[in-house]
Amino acid sequence: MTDPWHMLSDDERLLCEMLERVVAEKIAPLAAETDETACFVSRQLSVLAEFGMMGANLPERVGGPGISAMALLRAVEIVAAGCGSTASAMTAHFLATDTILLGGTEAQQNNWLSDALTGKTLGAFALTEPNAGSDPADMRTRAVKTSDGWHLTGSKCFISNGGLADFVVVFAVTDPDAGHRGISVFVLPKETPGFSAGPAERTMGLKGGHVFSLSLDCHLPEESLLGEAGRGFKTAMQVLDNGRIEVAAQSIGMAQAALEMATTYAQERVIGGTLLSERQGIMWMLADMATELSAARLMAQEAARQRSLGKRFTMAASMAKLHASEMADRVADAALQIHGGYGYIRDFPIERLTRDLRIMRIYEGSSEIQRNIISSHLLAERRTS
Ligand code: COS
Repeated sequence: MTDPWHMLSDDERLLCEMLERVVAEKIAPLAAETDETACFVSRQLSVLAEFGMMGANLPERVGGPGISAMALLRAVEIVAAGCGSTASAMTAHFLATDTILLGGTEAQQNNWLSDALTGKTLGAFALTEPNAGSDPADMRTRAVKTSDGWHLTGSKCFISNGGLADFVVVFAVTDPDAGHRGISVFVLPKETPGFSAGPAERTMGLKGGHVFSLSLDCHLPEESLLGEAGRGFKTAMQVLDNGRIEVAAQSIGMAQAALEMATTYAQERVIGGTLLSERQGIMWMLADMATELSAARLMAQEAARQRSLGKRFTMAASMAKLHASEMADRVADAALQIHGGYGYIRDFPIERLTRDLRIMRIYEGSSEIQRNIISSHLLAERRTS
């Protein structure tokens, strides 16, 4: 089979090979225990930090490795194939640092990113609210100007890393009459008085990547506003464009792991004197899984290619996320089916993978939201042509 990552530079290829080894040796072996204990993936993030991965999304200008969007896609895929929870916590951190990179001034970037990119500090991205998930423009969190800064009040939910992060980027309405142009973004350290997090939610999967509700009644200094007031919504959307390619990467990494589990099982399991892998029904299932996976990877690579051009790539990112997350569910389901009854037993990792994957169709914009975005771009293109 030809190498699907032929476009990576020699340095990026080497980096990815080393990452694969690190993940196989130090992260993947912890995945089952992490799922059982629901213990946050701190140890795994330390391993990634040591390897330089916690700043992998950042350019050299701010001290990051400056790897291409394509190499970042591959790197997230590798981590997700080893442990979905770790990939999820890592990419949640990327959402926070991307927000500072895209929304903050140079001084704010220098102030917050130097520790975040080495993994010394962990970030969280707080956009979603109990009544504003799919439509963040309808958020209720408010930031009111005071004589020396801002008074931030409100609550957020489903915030990955939220209660464990050292800093949180928080989106809030600063001008209630201005719709999405009245939303701004702030950054605050976890020690901020009036900031608190509830207990980690009890989730179906990704049990090592904790998700929290946050409560805010905080007085913030002037400089906690990232960039200019009113730019928060656009920054959030740009960050989510990046994030959706990373969700596609997580889905592809986990689907690849599911395909490998199914293939190994089919080549070992004998029923009625025949290996499963010699039965045409199973062979066709494996063929469909591999084909779907390959198509999703090509779409994600196309989104990453467009990202690297520096132009808007919203539609490609949404398509990649939509297709990869739905593909991954189908591939994992087929892999579980090939395992028969054993697939339903927790000793087999396909059971965990199937649960871990389910959120991919929901977070960072559900499949339904991606369809809205894709169709609105499609129809707008038609109107202007
Ligand atoms: N990049 C840059 N600008 C963007 C953008 C993007 N990806 N998406 C929207 N914008 C801009 C638009 O260009 C528009 O700007 P102008 O006011 O200058 O014309 C503005 O933002 C509003 O755009 P639009 O009208 O499309 O926004 P909507 O309020 O209709 O937003 C969607 C619709 C579905 C795109 C948005 O609500 C969304 O993505 N929702 C899902 C949120 C999500 O993923 N939540 C999960 C959070 S993390 S787990």
